[in-house]
Amino acid sequence: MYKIERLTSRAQRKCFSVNKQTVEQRVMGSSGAERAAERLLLAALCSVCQALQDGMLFPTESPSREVKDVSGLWIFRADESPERSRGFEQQWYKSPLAETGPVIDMPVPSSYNDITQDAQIRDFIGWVWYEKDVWVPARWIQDRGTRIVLRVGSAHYYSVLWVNGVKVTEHVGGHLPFEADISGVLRQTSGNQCRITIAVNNTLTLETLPPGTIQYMTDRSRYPAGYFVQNTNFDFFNYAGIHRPVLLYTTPKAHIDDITVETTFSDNIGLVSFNVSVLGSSKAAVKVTLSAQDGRCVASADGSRGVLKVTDVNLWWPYLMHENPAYLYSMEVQATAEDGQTDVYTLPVGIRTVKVTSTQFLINNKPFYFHGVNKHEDADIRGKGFDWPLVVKDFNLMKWMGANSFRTSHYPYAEEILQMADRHGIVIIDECPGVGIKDIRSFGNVSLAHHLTVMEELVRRDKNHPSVVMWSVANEPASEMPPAGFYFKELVSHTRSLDSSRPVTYITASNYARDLGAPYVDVICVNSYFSWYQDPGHTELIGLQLNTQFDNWYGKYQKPIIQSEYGADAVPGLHSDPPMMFTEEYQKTVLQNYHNVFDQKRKEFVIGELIWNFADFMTSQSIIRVVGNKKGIFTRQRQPKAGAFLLRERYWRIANETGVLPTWARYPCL
Ligand code: GCB
Repeated sequence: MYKIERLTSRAQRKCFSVNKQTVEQRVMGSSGAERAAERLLLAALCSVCQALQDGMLFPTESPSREVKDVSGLWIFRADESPERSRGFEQQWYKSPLAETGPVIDMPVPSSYNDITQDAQIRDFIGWVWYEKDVWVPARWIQDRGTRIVLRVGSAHYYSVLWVNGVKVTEHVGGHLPFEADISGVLRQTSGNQCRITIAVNNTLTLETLPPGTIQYMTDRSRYPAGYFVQNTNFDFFNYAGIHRPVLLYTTPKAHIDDITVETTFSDNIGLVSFNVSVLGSSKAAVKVTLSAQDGRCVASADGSRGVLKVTDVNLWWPYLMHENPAYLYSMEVQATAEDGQTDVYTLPVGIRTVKVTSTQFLINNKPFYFHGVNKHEDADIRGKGFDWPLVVKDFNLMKWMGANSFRTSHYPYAEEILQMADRHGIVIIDECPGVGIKDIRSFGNVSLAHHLTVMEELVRRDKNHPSVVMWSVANEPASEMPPAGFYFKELVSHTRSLDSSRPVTYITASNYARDLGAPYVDVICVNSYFSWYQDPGHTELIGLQLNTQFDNWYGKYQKPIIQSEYGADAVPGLHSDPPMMFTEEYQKTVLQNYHNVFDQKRKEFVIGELIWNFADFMTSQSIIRVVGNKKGIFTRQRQPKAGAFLLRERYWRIANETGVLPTWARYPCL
């Protein structure tokens, strides 16, 4: 445990950053004593920070770029030494891992927790070591104009990367990608073989996102010496390991580092503003071409910034809102350096707008009602490991049930999932891992600085996805605590400064009168579990309590409201009539009672309902969880419970009322 604290503080200097210019602009907009206090805090933040400078474009192939997926079977060793520090002391990265001690096979991507029969590995806390030998194509190494990048889609929580024994980068935080230019290291070491070593630590501290604490148990009559547990305030298993693909990819030395697009339209003209940053050349000539789905070029421009005009625009519409949803243009960016080398990157672009009024959420100026789900990245065996069959199955199920949206509760999902959502027109509320912020010590400067950086990393990765319509900066924080006001004011305004085109929210379960962050959000997102955590068994109270909840929040803020979570556990196959808690009938009854109120309030200011949860998911062991959380309307294996059919009928009915169903869509309730 000692080890992560030491390394994290070194990483804080490197990675915890805020955009200095934005921060100074914000201070100038404030006044008086508040301004002085802000200046002090922000100066403190800036001293530990440097801005995120590089882009994080999803690696794709093109005439100038190659991608080599080095996921698959890796070898693995958990550092079981009492301090978990033997691997660093003995420098396991310096030689093949198998020479340091016993290793086992480990699939990547996957959580390591459920792969073996060993409960110690399932519940392991501390450093684990991964290694894989890969061959790098000789031409990549020989061609000095080629830049070779090693990229990890995500690893939970804290990672250090070595190539051939040389440290190339470290990264704080799960759920988001990180990468390193390894051309130099590969060219220094002989041959084309590349030994990749990744050490990953899942220890959470009061300043990580999500936060957690390590508790040493000192009562020797109950615990052996050195016994510790990790405490968290979130309701999902703290799966760990390398969760998303590991890739090697190339670009020319002078390369497109980042692209930012923002879109709008006026009548039938679509406008795509773009900003391209090129690294490795100060005079690269940039050309941007936008093509329609049939390959026709619809607009083009020279220069790294500009606005493309598209006549007779096909807008990007959500699923079930339009007969031709999810229309994507293809934007090809070419950057030609002084030496004549051209880098090419192609980005899908959906043209759409998002606006919020006091009672509505507008997509392309039309009211959008979220009828969707909350999800988790979670499945048997692989835990949080990325898995295409699971991703495609989940999209099929969402479309089957008529869901038009989901929230990435409670952390950013794999970018491949956002790409699917772009292509299918599924709307996303994109949430950062700010879950379980319950301890007052997690509202301090270091936590805030890290949270701002995570939002920078999230916006940098996801800003170009038309499916993403709103940022969520946290889930159920202790927003009634005094420091929460300043914390959320900063967090929300910083997120807005990173992206002014999308609304910002966080998900609250606090009392409407005492929530200190709600004044800063664009949309109120409320979680409630009437007849479950409150008044268990009393579904007859839902109507009254839910009406009161909505009227209180709207009365105070006059902002549109999403019911961002509601639900009840149902153990599949457990039945009772009259309904009792944990049966499928009870889950259905809870949903029906909520729906009755939604149907009244959606005529006024309620703009969405997201069931908790799409599927059952694993949690840590506790007396309120029967092998995980059972609030799914699908089982963990993605089979429907009775509640799934109820929602299916409802969502299609709402879609018929509010959207224009494509001709191919069958209304299943008839
Ligand atoms: C919540 C949390 C979610 C939990 C859920 C529950 O409010 O946001 O992470 O899983 O309740 O089932 O307790």
